[in-house]
Amino acid sequence: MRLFQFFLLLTIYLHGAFAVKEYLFKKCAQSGFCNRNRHFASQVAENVDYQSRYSIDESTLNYIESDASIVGDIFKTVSDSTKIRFPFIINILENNNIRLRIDEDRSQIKLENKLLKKERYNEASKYAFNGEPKSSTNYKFNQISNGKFSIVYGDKNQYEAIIYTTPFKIVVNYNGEEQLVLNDRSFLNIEHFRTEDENDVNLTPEESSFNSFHDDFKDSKDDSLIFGPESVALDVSFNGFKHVYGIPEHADTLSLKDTSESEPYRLYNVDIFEYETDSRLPMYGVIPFMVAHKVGLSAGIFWVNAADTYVDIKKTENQVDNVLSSKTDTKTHWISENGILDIVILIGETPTDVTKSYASLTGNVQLPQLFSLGYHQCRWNYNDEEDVLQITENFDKYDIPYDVIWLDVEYTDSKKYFTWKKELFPDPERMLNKLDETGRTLVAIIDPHLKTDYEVSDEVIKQDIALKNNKGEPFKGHCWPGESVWFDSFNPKSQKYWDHLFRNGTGLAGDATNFHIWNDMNEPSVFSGPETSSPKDLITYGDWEIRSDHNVYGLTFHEATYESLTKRFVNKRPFILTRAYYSGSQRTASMWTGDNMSKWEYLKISLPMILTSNVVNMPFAGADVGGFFGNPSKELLTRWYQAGIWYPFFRAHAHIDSRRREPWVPGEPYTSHIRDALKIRYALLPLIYTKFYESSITGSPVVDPLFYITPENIKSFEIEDEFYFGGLLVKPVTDEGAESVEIYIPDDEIHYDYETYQTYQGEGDHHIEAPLGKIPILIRGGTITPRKDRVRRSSKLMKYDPYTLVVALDSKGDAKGTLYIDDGETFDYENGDYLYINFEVSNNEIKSNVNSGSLNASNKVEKIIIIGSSTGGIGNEATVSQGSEWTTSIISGENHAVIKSPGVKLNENWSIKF
Ligand SMILES: *[C@@H]1O[C@H](CO)[C@@H](O)[C@H](O)[C@H]1NC(C)=O
Ligand SMILES: *[C@@H]1O[C@H](CO)[C@@H](O)[C@H](O)[C@H]1NC(C)=O
Ligand SMILES: *[C@@H]1O[C@H](CO)[C@@H](O)[C@H](O)[C@H]1NC(C)=O
Ligand SMILES: CC(=O)N[C@H]1CO[C@H](CO)[C@@H](O)[C@@H]1O
Repeated sequence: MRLFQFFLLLTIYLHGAFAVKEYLFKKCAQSGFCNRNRHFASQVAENVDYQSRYSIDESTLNYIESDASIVGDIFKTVSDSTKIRFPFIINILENNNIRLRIDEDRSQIKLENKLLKKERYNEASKYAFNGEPKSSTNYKFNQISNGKFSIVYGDKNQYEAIIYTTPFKIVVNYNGEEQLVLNDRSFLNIEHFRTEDENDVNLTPEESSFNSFHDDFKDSKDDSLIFGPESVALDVSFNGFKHVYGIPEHADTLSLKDTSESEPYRLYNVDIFEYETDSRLPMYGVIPFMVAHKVGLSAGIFWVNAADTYVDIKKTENQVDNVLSSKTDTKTHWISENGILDIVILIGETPTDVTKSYASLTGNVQLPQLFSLGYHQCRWNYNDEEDVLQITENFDKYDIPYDVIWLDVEYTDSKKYFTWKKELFPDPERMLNKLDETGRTLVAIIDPHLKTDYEVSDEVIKQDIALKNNKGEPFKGHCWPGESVWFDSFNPKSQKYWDHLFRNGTGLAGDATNFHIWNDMNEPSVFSGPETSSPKDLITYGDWEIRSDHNVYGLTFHEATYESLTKRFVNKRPFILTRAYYSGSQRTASMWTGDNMSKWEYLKISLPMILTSNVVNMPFAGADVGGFFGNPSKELLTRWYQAGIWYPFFRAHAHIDSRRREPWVPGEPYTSHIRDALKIRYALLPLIYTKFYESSITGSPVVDPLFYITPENIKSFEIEDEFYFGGLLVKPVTDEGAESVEIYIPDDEIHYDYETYQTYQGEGDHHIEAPLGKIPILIRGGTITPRKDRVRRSSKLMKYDPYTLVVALDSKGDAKGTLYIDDGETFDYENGDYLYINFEVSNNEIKSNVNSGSLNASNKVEKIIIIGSSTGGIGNEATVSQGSEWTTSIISGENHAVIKSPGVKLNENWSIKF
């Protein structure tokens, strides 16, 4: 659910309908630390003789055996008499990532405020990383000479980091070529601690003191800014890389834009209830990870900081010997309000390598329960038990598959979480059991703001597990229920009470296990707070200002919920949807892009947003089908479903003021088109589940941007309205009135129409008719797609159904694919109760080999569809071997042949000659 309507209306009334965002959200120029760092960068850039003030004192350099780190001190020369010490650590991590951390020595400073730690915040990595990353000892450290030292790493010594001491700079080479440079443009800037009285003597000529000790932005005037200026900033240049991606969440293009003439991309979790497309404004979640790609190489930057952050991007054509080359460099400038400087540099041969390498640090997506990959029906709100059951009946009546119904905030008594409105939902457990009869699940909303004066918030205050204001008292602000306190999920002690609230057998959901949770408003959204979020000087557990850990708050909240549900269920994988997220959220939650509008442009922008999410290893992502605000036309609604079936997280949602728009509401022919789209989704659940399994093991995307498949093809680097889902190349129709699309095929591989098997071949655009009932889908030659073609009312009812394999031959007559099977619900797969199968076709033979796992799956293969022109020559009989040999029939058709009922068992290897 979105914004506080009242505030929205009030804001529009006061400031005019188009000034809403301007009014609520800081621009860089209005933000003290961003303004100061952009000013600093412009001063430095103007001065050709400028030398960075940061240099390593060579005498401090040391190798620490215990964690194979290289340590030393960087000094910032403020004036002849003043040098500030910043200890640094460099580690080579497994997977050949290099990590640099720079801290400030604050041991000598005196802080009057005893409520806060005086150190810089250094715990973002604790939440982002999936455990402390292992340091590699396997590198060569070339001692200092001529003002530099170097580290050579990688199994072929292909990586080299050269660290220059004076001024400080790091150059990272790969295969002998310079790829990335840190502090290339001397924008490194760490604002060291000083009091307001001491400020003047601590400022260098290129610095400004704009809003260093107070904030003149509307709602943040009361910010106490106890530490004064303390930002960290650094520039990173990517040599020869024209394209960079990632750093969600923004409603913007896949390939990020040059920001020289606009706002920087801002990373700050906020409830941005009226986001615009083509925007660098912050949104609900943050993943400070950027991927750069060029032909032959990919690289990444992980900026491990959880404070308010801005990123400037500048693309420059390279001058070589005064000749403008076609080589473009991308120069980035990272600016965070506080915390230590913590950066990881990743280099890989392909973008997939870089995404996986990042996943090896932060963890892979959790394997979801199968039901959660089905269709989710939500609106604000389904009113009562009867409404919920009626919706379910209608899905069955109209023969439309669906798995999950959602309850937004109105199910609660006075918006008090963990209560129900008794007159509307007299017996939640009864309702859940009725849903369970047809394999359906309920997801209900639970948010971190807790209405004051009821037993849950009373207990949270009593147990001292609420966020605190800058005086150390429980913070009170406004949200949906009116005055509220906020659950401090940073506090380990808070878990026990959270577990207690979710425990089995209470009025919340009785003993039901088809009950899962939606965590919304966890940026946190505070209607009465600056930028609709928490004041930055709130205090979280550990005596840190929320200024430092703001962007991980949402993660700690959904992780707490996940933990509680694992306890409630004994052995079921919890499903959690979160709106706010951070690096690491993929381990326990899915996300959606928040409140969008029922307009074509929002359908369009959802595709790059979801691709970006996959690039940064948060693949369980979706957008509200139909749009949140307003009323989509029947055509838009239909096209949105046709696109939405490809969102890894597939949910329709609508605002309380929107008219009902469940799939049967638009009527014919729309309802049939929507049903057809949903049936494609359900038939493809085996593919979708397999992609999630693979992502959960390797960190690979679930949906691939084109350049992940053809990283050598420059033309694919900016394509954001098409994608590959496994072997399927999809271009959803996102234009009103469109009757056809031009689909771009990124290489010369054969592709086949998903329904007619018509052949498309040749790198370039291909025309496909796409009247309202048609989704442009091509199958890439060389792939094998698993399906279940008997679509039923819910995914659970399809559990024992047989599989269909769709083999799309490449020009050599070969193909490959995989299939993952388990019980779809429990953690038993962690003990080997699963099957991961490799299929391979060549020389007119399909081979199935169990790669790993040992589940005794009883599912059969009911047919194998082989697509390709060479299928014309196939006979009418195939020979199956699995232990013994037998024959089965083949039926030939246009450009394809079908092997019927081969009678193989999936848990043993088999082969079929055709
Ligand atoms: C929840 O309650 C049900 C029925 O009372 C019981 O079978 C189940 O074991 C309980 N689960 C837990 C985690 O206590
Ligand atoms: C199935 O094939 C895999 C891969 O070739 C092989 O490792 C495994 O031993 C085979 N299993 C059986 C039962 O033959
Ligand atoms: C596998 O399942 C089949 C049928 O469900 C059963 O007959 C067979 O004994 C099972 N095999 C194993 C190894 O459990
Ligand atoms: C993606 C997007 O634009 N979301 C917005 C959709 O429109 C609603 C209504 O203004 C906003 O609340 C969402 O933020």
